[in-house]
Amino acid sequence: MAQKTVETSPETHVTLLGLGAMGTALARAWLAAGHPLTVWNRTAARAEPLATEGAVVAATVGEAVAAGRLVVVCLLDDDSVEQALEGVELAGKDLVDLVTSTPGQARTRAAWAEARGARYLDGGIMAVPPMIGVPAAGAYVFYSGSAAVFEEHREALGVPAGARYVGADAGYAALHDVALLSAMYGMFAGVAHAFALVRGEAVAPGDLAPLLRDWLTAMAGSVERTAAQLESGDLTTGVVSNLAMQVAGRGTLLRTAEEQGVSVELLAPYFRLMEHRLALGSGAEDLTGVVDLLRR
Ligand code: FVH
Repeated sequence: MAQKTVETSPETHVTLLGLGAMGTALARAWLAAGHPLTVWNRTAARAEPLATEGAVVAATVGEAVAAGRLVVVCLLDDDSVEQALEGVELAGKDLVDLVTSTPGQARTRAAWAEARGARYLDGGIMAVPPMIGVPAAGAYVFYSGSAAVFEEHREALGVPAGARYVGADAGYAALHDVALLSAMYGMFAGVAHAFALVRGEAVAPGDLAPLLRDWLTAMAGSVERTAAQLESGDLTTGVVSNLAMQVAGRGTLLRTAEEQGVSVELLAPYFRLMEHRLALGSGAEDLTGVVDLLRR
């Protein structure tokens, strides 16, 4: 039955290496869209359910890569890509690497693939597995590297999640991915601190949650103001709450943490940067000056 799908489907054939949580979600999205799919996973048992759903299961990574031009990799990390593809013939292939990596790793992997005769497109997935194949979930993947690969396989790449091309530099997908993830962890840190403050009080986490969500959503609009200030170089335009006021106000946050018996280890580094910027005479600015203090 799987073989019949490969022969008759008009859709692009996809080879997928890696059937972890994300790889399996990708596989199901391509199968649901009618794409002929060949899969390989180091632990073969993880491929069995997909065989019954229409995928062709390759016995070796070389067999999987040989099955078609478009080869999508969704393994654990960059090292596992190197290990899995060592000695495999890649000439003439279009390698799409969805592994989360650093910009430097992506650039090195692009050169590595091109030296083997493959075209290379890097991807950074902005989604968790349940969002894959669900258009309303808003999942997307940043892509960078070969524009030709992106254009030629745009339809197939757009099946599991939206596809956003961010440049010919193979490192740019990873750069965008990690920038967004880093902002997310900053938010998680603030949320952890907020819940720690009310822990042990008669404030249920479930009651604080919608307040936190709505407040963070309202504050998220500040990213556009930050961007505009960085682009103009004028950090005093559009300031709503200036740095001098915010540095003065930090004492209340620090004392509250002390009163509540909560460590300030997540907040203190950010406040130190604000103080540093204020000491440079930037009290009328927004918090944007912290950006360039972070750069070494
Ligand atoms: N899951 C998530 O929430 C995130 C969302 C954003 C993107 N990430 C990245 O996606 C890559 C794959 O993630 P995953 O969730 O599929 O990861 P696992 O479920 O842990 O599966 C890992 C697969 O990698 C295989 N593998 C590991 N090491 C090797 C190796 N040396 N050689 C060959 N294959 C290897 C592993 O195989 P096995 O353990 O089943 O044999 C799995 O197929 C990742 O970059 C995330 O950062 C996911």
